[in-house]
Amino acid sequence: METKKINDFPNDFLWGSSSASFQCEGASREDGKGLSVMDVRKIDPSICDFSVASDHYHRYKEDIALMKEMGLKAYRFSIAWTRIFPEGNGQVNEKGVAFYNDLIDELIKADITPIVTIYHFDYPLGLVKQYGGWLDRRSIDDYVNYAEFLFKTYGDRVKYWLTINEQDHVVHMPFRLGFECEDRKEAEKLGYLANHHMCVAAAKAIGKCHEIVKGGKIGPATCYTMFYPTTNSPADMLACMDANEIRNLYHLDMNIKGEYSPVFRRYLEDRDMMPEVYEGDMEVMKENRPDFLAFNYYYSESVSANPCDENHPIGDIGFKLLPSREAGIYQVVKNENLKATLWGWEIDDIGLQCSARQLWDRYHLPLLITENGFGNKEVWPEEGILEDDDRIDYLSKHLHQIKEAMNLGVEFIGYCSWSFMDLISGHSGFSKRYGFVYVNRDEHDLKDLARRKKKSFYWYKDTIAENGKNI
Ligand code: BGP
Repeated sequence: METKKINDFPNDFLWGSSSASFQCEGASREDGKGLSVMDVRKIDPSICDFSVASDHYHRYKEDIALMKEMGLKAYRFSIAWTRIFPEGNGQVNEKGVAFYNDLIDELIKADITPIVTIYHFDYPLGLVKQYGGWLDRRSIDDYVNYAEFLFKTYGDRVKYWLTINEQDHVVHMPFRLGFECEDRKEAEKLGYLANHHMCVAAAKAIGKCHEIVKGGKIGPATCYTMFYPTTNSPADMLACMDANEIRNLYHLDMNIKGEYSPVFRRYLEDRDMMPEVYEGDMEVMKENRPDFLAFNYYYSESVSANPCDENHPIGDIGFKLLPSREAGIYQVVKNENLKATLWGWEIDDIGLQCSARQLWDRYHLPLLITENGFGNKEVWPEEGILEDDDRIDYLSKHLHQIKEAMNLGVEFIGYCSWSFMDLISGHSGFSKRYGFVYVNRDEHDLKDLARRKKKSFYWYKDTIAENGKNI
């Protein structure tokens, strides 16, 4: 709504930026690191693998110096599980432990608050080989042991922790769980089994964090898609509500309220996908409530009703990487009101305010944006600097919607853009850049990997210095 007055950002607002280990570190087989499912992912030969990435492993000091120059208040990064436990469990790799000690110390020296994601897609291949990874209940203890090790080792300096990045995406992507499955229905069923194990594991880790880390705060980092009904037909509204339940809220209700929502349970039971719930599982979730809710926000989706017919019975799903239509529930439709990125992600800053308000209403937990950014194809010009005005426009408009949401009572801890430096995109290699800092390499030509400040670097620097007065 329009208001007469809008409050400033609070003085302790965490102005941050994000990355993930496998997308920026490189050194994927160095210093004793074990393999993760991302290291062995089958990749289209036209895009790069994750072996060098932005070479952050070797250049983290230079990168943190740039963060300091920018005045960044927080840096959200993930720890590569397989640097700490090369096989996912068992033997500890001291060199990996030392790397993150150094990285965290360097951040603290630069007055930057570390926000650590315990696990961001790069699941240990060792655990997949040992027992099938997240599909087996043993995965719960191995995740909890790993998290406990991190809390004990780094918890004296790291106070903000994220349990699992985008569990809602991992569930639908078998390659991120470490298996291949042609049968999509079977893959979905296995995905929801993994989802259950992840929820139990995350809840137990929350308990450990509260026990071990003095003043520690921990929460899930989900990806939130804002859903709209395509028309004002009540059937589209229903499709929208249902899409929101089965794409966004299902695991958050487990993570935060310790329950399968009635809608999600019916959805799973109808499709014979309800996982086995052991005694005590739901209690563990109920007893270990997160301190905040982090979410990644990139786009919204418009949906319309999608009734079943003879050829499309219940259970018939279409995918565009993520589910894009489900018979009897919804189908995604292009939103004619919005422009999109080169990859078709519909740009919707207002959707961020809507998302924040929906999440606040349902869970009443302080919110933290852990990812939000504009992916683009970029080439450093022969003269001058790269003027990434589209990115500045995207980020400032999204930040403005956070300000609007806060003005209406939503609590926010901070905002981490995706990403600080250019890094490898989850699906599109190095050609899709998000950073404030340009990394001089191409898809296959590593060049000199030099760091160069884009125009957005200076814009974010000013924004932080003014505590968002320009937003
Ligand atoms: C999120 C992931 C990030 C990052 C981002 C951008 O889903 O958590 O790891 O990849 O999306 O996506 P992409 O790289 O596919 O453009």
